[in-house]
This record gives sequence, C-alpha cells and structure tokens, in this order.
Amino acid sequence: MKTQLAFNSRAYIALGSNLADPQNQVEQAMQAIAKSTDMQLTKQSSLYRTAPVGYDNQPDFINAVIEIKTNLSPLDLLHRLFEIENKQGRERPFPNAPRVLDLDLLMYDQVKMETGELNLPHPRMHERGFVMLPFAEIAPDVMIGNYGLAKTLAHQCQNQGVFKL
Ligand code: PH2
Ligand code: MG
Ligand code: MG
Repeated sequence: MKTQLAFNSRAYIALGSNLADPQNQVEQAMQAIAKSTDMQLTKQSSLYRTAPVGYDNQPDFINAVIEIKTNLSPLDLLHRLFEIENKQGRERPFPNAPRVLDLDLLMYDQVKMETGELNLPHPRMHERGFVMLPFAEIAPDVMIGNYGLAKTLAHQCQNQGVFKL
C-alpha cells in the first residue's frame, strides 16, 4: 500500500525569470517543486510575459504563480525555495537585478509575519500585475491580506504590461 502523506498547509509561490531562457527556467522550477517530497504542487497558473517593474533597463520577465501543500514551516519552505533558486544558478549582484530564477513565498495559510527575512502576506503582491494576474487565475476568491479579493486586485493591475502566453 502506498503511504499517503498529509500536507496540511497551503502556500502560494510566485515564480519569475528574465535570463537564460526564462520560460524553461520557470518550467524547470515547477518540476523541481512537483518532484520534491516535502511539497505537493496543487495548482499552476499559465505563464505570463511581463514588463519589468522597479528596474526598467532589463529584459521582460516570464512570471507564474503556483499553489502548493506542505508541512514545512514558512521559514523552512522559504529556505527550500532558495535551494531551488541556487541550484538553477541564481546570483544577487544588486537589488532587483535580472535573474535566472526568483521564487517568492507570497502567502502561507492565514499567517501574518514581519521579520527581516520573511514578510507574509508578501507586502507588495497586491499592487503587482505580474503577481496578481497569475494569482487570480488559480485563486480568484482568496483574500489578499486586508486589500481585497485576488480577482478584484488583478482587475486593478490590468495596465502593467502583463500578457498570458
Ligand atoms: N520581480 C521583481 C521586480 N520586478 N518585474 C517583473 N515583471 N517580474 C518580476 O518577477 C519582478 C519584477 C523583484 O523580485
Ligand atoms: Mg521577487
Ligand atoms: Mg525573491
């Protein structure tokens, strides 16, 4: 008989890349998460081509959002995501620099936390089209902190140069 692991927490993760074949980087990261024994990939958005936010002089991004189930704590999950970024060659020359892979923990159940290392829900997700459009595709009726429903916020982010592939 196959043992069924019960994963009790639900988390949302943003994936982004704008270097070294971005679409392939994002798909590779989704596969790494799907294969991981401490996470179950439960929902996956389409891929989106998105204009860079924050630091303009860099290539367009490929972005997506996934839902996972896990028993890892928020910080342990964050560290697993860093491992996957590093395995795919992530470097951090300066803030908002172009990157081969960025995995951001957006939400973890109803957890609210603000430590230097991890802020939940992600403090800027509600205003970023490259997060909210893919997020609303897989979880339209989830509340994003006190800001509103994902689908409402996504609607407000429509003019940010975010296009479903
Ligand atoms: N990530 C950032 C800053 N700007 N812009 C887009 N389009 N996509 C991203 O993933 C992104 C960004 C910081 O991590
Ligand atoms: Mg990021
Ligand atoms: Mg990041």
